[in-house]
Amino acid sequence: MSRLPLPVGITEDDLAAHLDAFSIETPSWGYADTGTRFGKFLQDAAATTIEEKFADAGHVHRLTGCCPSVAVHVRWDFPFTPEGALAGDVASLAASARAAAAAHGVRIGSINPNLFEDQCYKLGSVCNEDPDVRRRALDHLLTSVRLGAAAGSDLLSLWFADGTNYPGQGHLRRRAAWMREALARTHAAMPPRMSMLVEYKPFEPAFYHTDIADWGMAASFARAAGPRARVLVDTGHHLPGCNIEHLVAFLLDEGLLGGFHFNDRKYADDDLTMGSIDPYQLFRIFAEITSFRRERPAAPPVAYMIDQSHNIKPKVEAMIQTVATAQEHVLKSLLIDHAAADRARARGDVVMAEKAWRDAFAADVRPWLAEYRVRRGLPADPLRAHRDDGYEARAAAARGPKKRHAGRPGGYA
Ligand code: AFD
Ligand code: MN
Ligand code: MN
Repeated sequence: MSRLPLPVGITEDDLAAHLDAFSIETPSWGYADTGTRFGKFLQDAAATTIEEKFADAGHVHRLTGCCPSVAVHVRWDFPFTPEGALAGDVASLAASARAAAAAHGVRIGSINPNLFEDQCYKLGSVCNEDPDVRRRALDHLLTSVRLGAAAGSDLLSLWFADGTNYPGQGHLRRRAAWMREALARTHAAMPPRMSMLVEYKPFEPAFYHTDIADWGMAASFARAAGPRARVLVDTGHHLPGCNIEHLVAFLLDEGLLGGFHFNDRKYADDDLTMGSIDPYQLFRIFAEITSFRRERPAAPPVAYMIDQSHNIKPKVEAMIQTVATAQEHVLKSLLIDHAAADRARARGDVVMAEKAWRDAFAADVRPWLAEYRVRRGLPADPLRAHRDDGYEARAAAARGPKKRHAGRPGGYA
């Protein structure tokens, strides 16, 4: 096996066991055509149905071995009437989705309500001044709980676009009270095995304020909602300069970190490939997680999920790249010599304490990881295996004509 700089007390079997236990969820929406508000570049191979999304997710899982679950998006993956009601009964819709996932060797992971696309949500969903809109939003949340439970999901992942564009447009404290009420009622409706993740975002689509704008508000709302609510950290949802690994360490310590939506960002919520802009920040986030887990092994698990949907990269290639990057940085974080760092801290030796982080980050773990994969019966290089397999071309041949026949301009409508 390729050599790695193992800290005292850590063996290669420990690393392998950690990777065996590592899994990261891929998002259904990451396999479908999406874009920016300036348009989207359609891809022949992109999925258009939930079955195709599960097929792509199953392919990624077969090549990487660590993506057994798929996040589903209620309005994008289940049929709804124009009035916003579920088009069918929960049990049968959930059963068919569950069967479709299983047919491709994956299962449904988190359930993501959609309270940001219907026209009625123009001025907010659960924080809307109109009680009828708030009621409709709550109904959607409760439907999502039922749908998720029937589909075998134990994770309700909540992101609200609620916010305002101008000072004075909204009564900020009244809106917070409506948010607390909606979260508490949703939490009360969850079956015992389900937990709730409260996601935050400083802006977009609202440009003056977002009702859940940062990790502190999400933590406060989660605490108020109930004991099975925790915070979801989307790595693309922080203002420039934010020390994400610090808030991750704080939330872990408070027992409030429920999960991640991984992506990378240069400026904002860019949905760039995880680790593509600031890999050292990604490493530092995993460093805080593995440091915490080393000291508190019995702490509740943290859900690792990808939240990316690429506009110019081939969808499945970007997903495979992301999964491999996650494995690499988890592995690097396990190489930190925490005992040496502690000794250096105790004597005020800043340089040597920092060196424990820098040495682990500098380790090229890819050869070891490739050998680990082969020992698990997986391709050493999942991206190369995907390209050699010709999956993309087959998917494009099967899916492209359907899109073109839809009569979209430039080959698509
Ligand atoms: C958008 C939002 C948020 C949410 C995701 C899926 O910014 O990250 O989690 O859509 O609904 O990226
Ligand atoms: Mn997200
Ligand atoms: Mn986002």
